[in-house]
Amino acid sequence: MFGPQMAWPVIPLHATVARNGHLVTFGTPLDTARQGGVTYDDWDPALGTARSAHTQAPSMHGYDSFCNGAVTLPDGRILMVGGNSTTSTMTYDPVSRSQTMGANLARQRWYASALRLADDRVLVLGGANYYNTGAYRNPGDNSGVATVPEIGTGTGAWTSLTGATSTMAFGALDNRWWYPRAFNGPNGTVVGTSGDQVWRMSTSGTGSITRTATLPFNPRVSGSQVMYAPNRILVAGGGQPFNEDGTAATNRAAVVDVSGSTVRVTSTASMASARNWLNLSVLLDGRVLASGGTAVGTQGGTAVRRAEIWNPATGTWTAAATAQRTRTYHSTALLMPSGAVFTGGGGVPGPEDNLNAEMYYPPSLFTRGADGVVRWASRPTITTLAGSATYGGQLTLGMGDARTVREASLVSLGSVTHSYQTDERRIPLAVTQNGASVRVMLPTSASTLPPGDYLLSTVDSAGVPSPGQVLTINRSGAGTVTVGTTQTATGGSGTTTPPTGSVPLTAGTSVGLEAVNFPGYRVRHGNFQASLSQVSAASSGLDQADSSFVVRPGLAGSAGVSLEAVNYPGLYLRTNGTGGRVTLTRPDGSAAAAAASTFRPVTGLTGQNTSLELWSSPGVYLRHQDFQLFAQASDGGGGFRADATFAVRAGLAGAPAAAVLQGEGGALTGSAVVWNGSQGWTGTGYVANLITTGSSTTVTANRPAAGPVTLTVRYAGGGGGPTGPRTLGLLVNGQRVQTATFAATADWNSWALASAVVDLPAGNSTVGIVMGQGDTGWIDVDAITVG
Ligand SMILES: [Cu+2]
Repeated sequence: MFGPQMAWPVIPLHATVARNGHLVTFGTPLDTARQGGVTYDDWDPALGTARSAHTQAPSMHGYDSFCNGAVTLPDGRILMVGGNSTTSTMTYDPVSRSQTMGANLARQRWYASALRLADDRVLVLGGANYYNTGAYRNPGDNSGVATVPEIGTGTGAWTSLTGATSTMAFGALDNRWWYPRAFNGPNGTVVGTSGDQVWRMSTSGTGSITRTATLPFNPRVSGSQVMYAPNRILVAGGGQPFNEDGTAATNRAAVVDVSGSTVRVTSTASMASARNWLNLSVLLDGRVLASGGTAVGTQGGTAVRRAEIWNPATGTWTAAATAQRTRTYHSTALLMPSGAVFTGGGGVPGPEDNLNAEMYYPPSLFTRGADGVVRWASRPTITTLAGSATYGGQLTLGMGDARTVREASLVSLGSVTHSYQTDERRIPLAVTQNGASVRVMLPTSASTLPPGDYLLSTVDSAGVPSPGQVLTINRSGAGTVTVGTTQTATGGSGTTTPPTGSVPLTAGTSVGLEAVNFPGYRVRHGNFQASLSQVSAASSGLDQADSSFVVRPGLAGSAGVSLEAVNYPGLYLRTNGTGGRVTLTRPDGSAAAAAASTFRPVTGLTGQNTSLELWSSPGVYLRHQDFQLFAQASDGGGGFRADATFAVRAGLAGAPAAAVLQGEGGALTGSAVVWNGSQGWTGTGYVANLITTGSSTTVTANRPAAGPVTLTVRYAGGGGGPTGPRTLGLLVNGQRVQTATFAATADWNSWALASAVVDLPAGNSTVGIVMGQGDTGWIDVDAITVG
């Protein structure tokens, strides 16, 4: 499922997971949708999703990283080549955020790929002259595109690999120069695809390159490619030669096996959706996520927000969750150490400019219990990582428990842009296990496991992956690998203990609604939409207030409840039809609005805690889905039942101050009298005998600010008058503003509450209850609470 939408300081059209587990994103200036890579944003996922979890660094030397190539060097710095600064190179230190300009490239490299090789050198491929996106229209003219690769250490001079010059791989036809999709291949070679061409390159001497196969479809520049297993590349989607034409996308996919001297290309199942500008992401468990994209051109109306997942064991795709936002051209997706996938951006040019991101949580992170309830899965954890090893050697992992480890794997930490993640690969590792100690076998060659940063994780027998430990493979002399810095992964997983012990829904108290299957996550509002987010006593004051609601007697009937925002008096959680998203809305006084904001609390559909059924639609409940709140009819399944069950908690923020005004202290008119003959009243009595037209009691309320406020009337409605509900008018400053309905009570000693929302100006106002023309009258009024 996708988590809630996160505001992002830049459009993250480039994204790199650094060795310290932080996410570095860049591509636009801060908070604007303009092209220009002169601001680098660093997000520490351990600090949450607020702006305070982000730190920015400006470009120090004028280098503009927009549409460049990026790759992580052995020392952990990110090498950037080309982009808007065409021939420039720069290294960015994700820890100190310092920047160092490097040697210039021989050719302009706008939209070039950069690949760290098994021998630690960096290969720069493709690219074109500044903004030469139309090069494909003159396929015979290769003067404006970089057909010659360059190679270097990344910190010294660059050398042109003249022997590997190729229009087949880097020419104008189909814009094959546009981020060539390159990977480390067998025996120190480089393999890749450009358009529908599959090639193999040698970087020894002056280099050489040959075409090895042709894809069964042409992804051109808008498809995505990952090496999901050693020497096996999944290619899916695409078809556009550049981002502004109207080419329909393909849903086709193919597997390219580059392991042998003869490259084998086989089709695999097609995706459910055709996609230009999708992102493929290898997940910790070895499946591949396809997210985002557009069916036709880069047209927003054809955006595919539903993700799908490819299983390499079966070669089939399965539908996955749906994102809130369109993620198309200039969007990114990148596996995080937690096992979740960051998805963000898209835009400049549109169809949407997304200064936002969503985290995708794959199905392997969840489990469905015997009770049918879906929860976070209990995850294996790697607690210690001992020693160092060489290629072909072993590493010993200490696990958090002795559960069976089915497999271990390394997934590369990467840099992604334009649907291509540099050398994205997953390497399964054989394991032997002795209780909570697991030994993993490393591959025998740097071709299979190139030096670099990886996420090491284990998968248990239920298919649940551990959070990834960042593992650095350092090359020191031929054939030697050492384990460098390790980091503890954070985020993505929660406690697995379901909350119990709901507090009662007492009128006038502040409560929070905690999802039973996502402990720590509560219903909250934001921008007047209701969603689910992780909040606690450590959260910001705004987050605490947004997740706290005052319990009111149901606006449509006091046997129900309505939930008013503590920080927006008079605004209530409101349903918007079955299937609609819940909003925070001021009731307009109509019966329909009151019903849409009234819920019948029932025993939770999981058998404990609480579910909230719609007052006027039995069988329809509040439920969360993809961290948003909806009103939906139950399908009876365990997933629905869990999503519709909440533990009622004390609100993290208290209810605002309310004024209790005694009815008997008000100004009376008509037949109204102060009386005390019944039982159970408060104050010194109550107002009785509201039985003739024009009878009323009016009190004075004082509000610090103008705006809507809830009036709650304590009343009795016993026998002698009408048998059903009674109606009276609400007066504000002498004007009748609303007709209020009061359900009959068992007798005149039984008091009930009824609420309504009215608008009051700042300062003193009179508030009254009147039996007007057409009203039934016949209630006793004990008190009126304002706020
Ligand atoms: Cu671009």
